[in-house]
Amino acid sequence: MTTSPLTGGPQLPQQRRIVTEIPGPRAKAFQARRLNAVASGVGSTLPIEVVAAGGGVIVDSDGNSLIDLGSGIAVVNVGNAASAVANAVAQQAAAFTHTCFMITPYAGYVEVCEQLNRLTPGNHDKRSALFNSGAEAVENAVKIARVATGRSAVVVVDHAYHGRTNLTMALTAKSMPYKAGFGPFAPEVYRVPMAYPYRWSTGAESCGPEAAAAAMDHIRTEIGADRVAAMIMEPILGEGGFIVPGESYLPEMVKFCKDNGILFVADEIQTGFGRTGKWFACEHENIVPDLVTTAKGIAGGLPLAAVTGRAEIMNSVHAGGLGGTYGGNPVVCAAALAAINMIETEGLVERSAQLGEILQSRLDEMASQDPGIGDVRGRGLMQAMELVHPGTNKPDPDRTKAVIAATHAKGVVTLSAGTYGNVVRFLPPLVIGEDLLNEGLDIVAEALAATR
Ligand code: PLZ
Repeated sequence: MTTSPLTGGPQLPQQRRIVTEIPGPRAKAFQARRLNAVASGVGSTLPIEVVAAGGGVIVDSDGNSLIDLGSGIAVVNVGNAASAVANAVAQQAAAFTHTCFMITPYAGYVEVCEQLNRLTPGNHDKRSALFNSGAEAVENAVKIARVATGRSAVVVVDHAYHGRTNLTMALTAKSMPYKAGFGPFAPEVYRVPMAYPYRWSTGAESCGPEAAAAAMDHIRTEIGADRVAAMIMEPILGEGGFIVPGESYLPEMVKFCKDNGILFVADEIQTGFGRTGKWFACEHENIVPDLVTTAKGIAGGLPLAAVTGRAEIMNSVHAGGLGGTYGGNPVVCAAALAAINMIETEGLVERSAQLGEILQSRLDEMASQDPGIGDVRGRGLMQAMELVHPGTNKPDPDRTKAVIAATHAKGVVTLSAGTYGNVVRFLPPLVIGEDLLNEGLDIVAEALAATR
């Protein structure tokens, strides 16, 4: 055990260590057992058997130590098993594990709401409500927006991802694997063009204004702006492929929403809590949403989600209209308060911006040597590369799979994304050591060379 200066607590050695093939013999036996017990619809990208994780590494039952460039999909921003989070969880669990905030309330829930009201974009009067998962937060944002506006329609963009429940499947763009066979979906959901600079037919520069004009036209003529309760959008699209919206798209859409009495909901579930080098990705665009949904990075790995927004909108819902048995569970709130405190006291937002520059320059360098890398994009420690057939922008999902498999075999956890399955994305914990990040990226460069 070594002590990390970033967490001040005991941690696993921050190193890549490969002692078997990956997956190794124990992992293979575990996988066979799992197939006999777990429904096959639930997949696993890298079927090892995790026995420990800490900071920026994941250790498996074969004794391998892997570099984590995925953070469990942008969740363990403060590092895995951060000692501050683990201690807060243990203390709270020993005091009380659950009472249900709707029955007998406690301070942790209120304090998490206070922190969210303080940290989310805009200095207007805010209120928050807590839930268990990102999808549940998005569903509740829709419920709140419908009551607040008295309207029913909801607008989302191409390539969006908002969850796997019935309403959020309707909001999510991609059919396979998220929606295929699971319909019928919730009604009154409408999709408008997204400003996707790399794939915009007239080029990246005209993308933002042209996509915004097309989206506004669609809302006015085909949906009816006065029927729309909310537009929901990720300020940087996550599962859709780390798409940073073309310049001016977001501010133009926010203004259009304001002018038409439509609430703008920023889904910051993947982009939040320092991930992009700011507390929230909206800050890069100087936009202030009416409502914000958060989850993932909020609680150091424990399941918590929230809707935060303008007090008058949040308070428009009748008493008892929002809730759930476990929403804002005391143990999870203790974890969130520890994680938020750690992000602030250890300067992890700034660290994300700094390490993000290293990540981006390494990816840019790889792209300069590889005609199959069509685009490098993202902000902070949320960056990706889009793989295409050289000389075209035709997606190359097969090479993407091969690159990811090659990194896995060498002990680096990378993830894919993108509507066309051709994006390799990087979401390291914000506490990852610079050397470990660089070593992980060396392996990525080797995987690219091996698959060229
Ligand atoms: N909104 C922007 O990124 C979750 C999904 C992985 P839940 N993204 C990872 C998968 O295959 O299920 C996500 C997101 C954005 C909403 C969600 C949904 O959050 O906590 O998974 O429900």
